[in-house]
Amino acid sequence: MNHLRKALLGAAFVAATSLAAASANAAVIVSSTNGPDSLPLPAGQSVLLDFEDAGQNAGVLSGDYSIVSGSVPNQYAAPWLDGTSYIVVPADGAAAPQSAFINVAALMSGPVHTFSFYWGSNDTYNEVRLHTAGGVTTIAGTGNGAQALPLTNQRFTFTLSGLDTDLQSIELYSNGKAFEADDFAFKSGVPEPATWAMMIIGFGGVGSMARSARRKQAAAFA
Ligand SMILES: [Ca+2]
Ligand SMILES: [Ca+2]
Repeated sequence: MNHLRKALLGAAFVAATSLAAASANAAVIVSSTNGPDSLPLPAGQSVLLDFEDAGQNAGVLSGDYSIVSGSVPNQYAAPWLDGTSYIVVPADGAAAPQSAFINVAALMSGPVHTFSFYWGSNDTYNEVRLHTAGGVTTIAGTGNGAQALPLTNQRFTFTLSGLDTDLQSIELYSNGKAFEADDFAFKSGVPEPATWAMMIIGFGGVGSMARSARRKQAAAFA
């Protein structure tokens, strides 16, 4: 019982710093870095959707949304220090709740291992819903909607594995005003050989440290 309680406390602590949803063949791990949004992007990612191109917006987006810039009190607020166009849900003047959908296949082909975007004035009534071959994973906002705080204006990075790398669409849902987002960046493909080599060396290192510790312990008691 004690062990179980400890495990649950540990899980709660992890959830406060990063969110993870996993099943046998799929997982989404979420992390975030404080705004304002700044380069460089997470390793290997490139911005594929910045909402500056009306033609591209029409081909990639569906559902209910507006592409806006600047702020309108009680309607929407530009992500902190973002002077460019961005997406807002619900659509300008419409009532919540509403959802917009980003068609990932219209932006890139092949598996998506990581992507990220700048989430402005994060609110608890905002949800990112990832529609993948592994099902739907929902990540709710945890902010209070503050418009100029690093903690409520962050770049969120989503790391996908298994069936979730077959990412079909990203739903931006909001049951209040409003969900603001910009600069969706993606990375495709499998980890580089060099990354795998580092991981194998890393695991090997952990193994040899454990063996070394065992040898020392054995010596101390000998
Ligand atoms: Ca933009
Ligand atoms: Ca907001």
